[in-house]
Amino acid sequence: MFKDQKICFSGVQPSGNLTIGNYLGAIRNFSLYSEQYKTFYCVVDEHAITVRQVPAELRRRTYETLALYMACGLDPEKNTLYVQSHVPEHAELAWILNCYTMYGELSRMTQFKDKSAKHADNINAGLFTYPVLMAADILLYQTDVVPVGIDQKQHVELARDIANRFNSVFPDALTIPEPIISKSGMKIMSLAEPTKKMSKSDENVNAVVYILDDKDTVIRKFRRAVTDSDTCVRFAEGKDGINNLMTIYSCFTGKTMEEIEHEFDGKGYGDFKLAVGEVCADALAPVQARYTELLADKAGLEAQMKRGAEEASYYARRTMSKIRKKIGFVSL
Ligand code: AQP
Repeated sequence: MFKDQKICFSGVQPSGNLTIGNYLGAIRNFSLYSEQYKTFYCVVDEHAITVRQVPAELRRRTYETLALYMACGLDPEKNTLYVQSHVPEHAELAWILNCYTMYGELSRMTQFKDKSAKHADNINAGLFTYPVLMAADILLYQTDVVPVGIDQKQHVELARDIANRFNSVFPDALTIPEPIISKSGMKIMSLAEPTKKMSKSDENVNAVVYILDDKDTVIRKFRRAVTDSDTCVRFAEGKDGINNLMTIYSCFTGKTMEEIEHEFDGKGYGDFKLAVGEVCADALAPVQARYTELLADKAGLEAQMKRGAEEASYYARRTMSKIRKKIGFVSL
């Protein structure tokens, strides 16, 4: 391998307004890795088109997602921040890896099952092969670790299987990546249906807290969150709504479940929901202020996209040149 440093890769789709699920499960943790790893954080616009997008919105959200990366504390001097479609090697490697991925493996992916149920009128081949593009994203950089929410663990495991299969044919071609699932914020659930993941593409805006929601909206959404007929704030089986709110509160305050139970002992759900809304809104306020500044400077964001793509391309080309040779493609 050509690496002199361990590599960390992750990405977020510009497929909607980012949620506190994306924030707590992924982006907030990304900056933790930049001291120990060479980090690549990508806005994965090619993944976003597996479901229909309005072109102008996709373009706008691509800028917004990059601005949010930086607003959430990712320093472009310490992290390579870029847009997937600016590095064509992602799509090239995805094609090659498609030929080393089995139909049966892809059929078992739970996200494909969920998304094809949700978009029954558009079950396209891209939706089916999405995990191969994700494997290409990761393997292109000879990635060692992939910080993701637990919902993406199955896809990282598939990337490992594909890499192992490819290496068994072409030894030493690809690094086998490990997922890193943060313990806090593993899976933030919908406020309306707490057995379902909070997702940016949810049609019910009250089920989702967006990173850019203002304080009143955040508080209103938590106040309306579905709970149960009990009145006691405690983490227990069957109390999905309260468990989710406690997880969110714990993520923002660093408190354990026992500490939270103690803090709200004798208080009702109303007080607890207000407290969750307040800590969440207060944590998001500085991110929102920085985001507004960054988004106002479109030329600055474009300069970053260009610089990030150049940095990423350097690594991507090295892997592709090796892979092309190993496979038997003629190099000129
Ligand atoms: N609810 C969540 N809890 C914890 N982590 C989450 N992530 C997403 N939702 C939650 C993590 O965020 C990262 C980026 O996700 P993505 O944009 O690539 O796609 P996704 O997982 O499909 O996210 P969404 O919000 O559900 O998008 P849509 O609605 O477009 O499908 C990943 O690391 C993910 O684990």
